[in-house]
Amino acid sequence: MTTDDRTYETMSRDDLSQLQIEKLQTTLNRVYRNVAFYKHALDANNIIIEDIRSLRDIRKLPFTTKQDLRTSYPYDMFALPLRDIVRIHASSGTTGKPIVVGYSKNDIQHWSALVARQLTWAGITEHDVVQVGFTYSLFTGGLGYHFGAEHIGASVIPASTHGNLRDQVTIMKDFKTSALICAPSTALALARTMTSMGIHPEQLHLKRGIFGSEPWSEAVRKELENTLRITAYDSYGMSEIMGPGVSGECEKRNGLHVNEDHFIVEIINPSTLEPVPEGDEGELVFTTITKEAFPLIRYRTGDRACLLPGECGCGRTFVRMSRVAGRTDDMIVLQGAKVLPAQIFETVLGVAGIAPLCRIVLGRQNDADTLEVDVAVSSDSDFIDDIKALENLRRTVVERLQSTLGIGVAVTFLEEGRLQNEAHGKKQPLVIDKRKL
Ligand code: DLL
Repeated sequence: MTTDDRTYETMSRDDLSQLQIEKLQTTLNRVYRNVAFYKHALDANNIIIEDIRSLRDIRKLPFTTKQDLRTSYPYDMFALPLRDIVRIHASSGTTGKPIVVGYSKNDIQHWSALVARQLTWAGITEHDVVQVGFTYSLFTGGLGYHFGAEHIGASVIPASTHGNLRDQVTIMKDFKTSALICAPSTALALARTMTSMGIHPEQLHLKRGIFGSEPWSEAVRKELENTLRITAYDSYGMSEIMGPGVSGECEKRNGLHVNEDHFIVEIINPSTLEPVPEGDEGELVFTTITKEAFPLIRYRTGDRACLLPGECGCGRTFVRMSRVAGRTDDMIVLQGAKVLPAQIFETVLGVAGIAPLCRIVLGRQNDADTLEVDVAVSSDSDFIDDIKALENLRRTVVERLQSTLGIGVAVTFLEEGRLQNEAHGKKQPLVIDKRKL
């Protein structure tokens, strides 16, 4: 951690508010000048930027939604021309087009510094060997952590999801990994593989684990700490806001400090859109105040959490958020991938011969999430009794779903009548979540 970081992290709340309002005004000017969506939104709400003088005034500003970002595909929300963009990522889990996000050179520097800051909170230093087990791809997890860990001078192993779990465990053992960064479900699977390979945690050098990108619980934390002999820390973020590094646990591990020198956090009631009373649960809303390429005003995350009252024993003044308690929408987080039931339904509907019905079953096998999609052959199809044709049809559905969602899926045929009964006439897929975290 730099002295600079410590100065920001322990600022008085008054100084922090002043800093936030100044940066917010800069951001509002930037988006008003450069993003047609925001110019229109601010004008339509008769907002004069100079009138936003205190953090309370943020409530006058319009929200930004996932739908707004989808509509702006690919670059309409960018506040800089492409020549100033040095990195592009995209989020999965939306119907149709993904949400594309961009970073300027300064954005990448801030991002790396914030991830580094969070790793430092978890006790990681330049002496650590850090294994990043998130995919290096359009997903922000891999590269986000990679740059952050390099920023503090740690030795980074870009393991990504290379090879199978046994390869990952071998790397962990032979390369003397001391910090593991991945999704909690991946860590559980690695722990199980390690046991099956007859490797005892004492043969490893692991000390710490940073886990995030999907919901997990205190029970999972205990299990990971016991089986891997580590201290485990929660990390939260989302591609639209930046990626990992939005908030994370410090050594006290009692809530995730939000990096408030870069983001303003609010909790709103998702129905009334009004702020909830202090400490109550609601929807997390973030405003970015330093981003140049992809600034967002009052972005509705769809994640449910609360802000924890009181000070943290670590001395940092940044507010803490609780673990994410769930979603306000029906987004499914599965092995770190984000999927909407509607996205599955649309894909199924696109296959000729399949009835417009489906049931989604989420399960867990060997600590990994599983996805099963139950579909029916349309009653008017002429090959209902042709086993070979049915198998081809099933394979087509599997291929389409896997290529849309980017994750493994099992497809089972059920009788159309049975699916119809279960759907109770609704046009949405039924989701059965059997996972127990
Ligand atoms: O998951 C960024 C990230 C990567 C965070 C690595 C932490 C570690 P997205 O793919 O855009 O970005 O997904 C964001 O994942 O809105 C939450 O619903 C969920 N999520 C992220 N972190 C946590 C967490 C990355 N610690 C979405 N606990 C978010 C629960 C989480 N859910």
